[in-house]
Amino acid sequence: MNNKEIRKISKFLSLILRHKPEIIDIQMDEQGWVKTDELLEKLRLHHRGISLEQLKTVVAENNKKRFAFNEDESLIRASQGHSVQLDLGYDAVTPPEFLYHGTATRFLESIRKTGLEKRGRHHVHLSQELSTAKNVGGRHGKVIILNIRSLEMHQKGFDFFVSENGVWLTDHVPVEYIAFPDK
Ligand code: HQG
Repeated sequence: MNNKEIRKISKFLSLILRHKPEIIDIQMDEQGWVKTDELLEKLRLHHRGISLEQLKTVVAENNKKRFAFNEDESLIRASQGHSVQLDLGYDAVTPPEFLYHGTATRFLESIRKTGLEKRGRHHVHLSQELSTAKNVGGRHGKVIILNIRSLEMHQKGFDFFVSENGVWLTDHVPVEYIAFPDK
């Protein structure tokens, strides 16, 4: 498979494993897992069939490691980014002093009022890498990077989680923990 094919399958899997499993008539358990063989069978029945080898390639090659198998590869799930209600079962951990959030300048006015909200997702997504934050924000428009005082939040009792693929997750970032750029 070339990168384009991998990307196409990844996009469809994101749709199924994060947002709309019903499209191929499959159900996730409460932690977001589906049976690997059932996924392959349901994909086939819905004319999106891929082989186990292709699925393994997508899991391994996906540019953000969006999907993960359990140990014996009998189950698969998306590591983050869901809109369906579930509990991924990550333990709360202590974040670094600062984390980044990349967003678009057009959202700033609203963020200044309410802080960062999770919107359609389960969590607000934060990253340790500036480059990741730039990419994430750039998807929405003219990018702007916000610095979040995550350790201080944690000390005040806010929970932080880190997904299997290294995305930092929290429920809400109140305005007072966000360093806004001057302009
Ligand atoms: C913004 C991708 C106005 C927030 C990425 C963001 C990430 C507000 C947008 C993952 C707001 C939501 C998540 C407020 C937040 N007023 N706008 N109060 N609070 N926002 O896509 O963080 O490719 O749901 O700044 O790599 O951009 O899917 O979240 O711009 O990890 O694997 O509302 O999605 O991963 O947008 O991205 P999103 P996000 P995947």
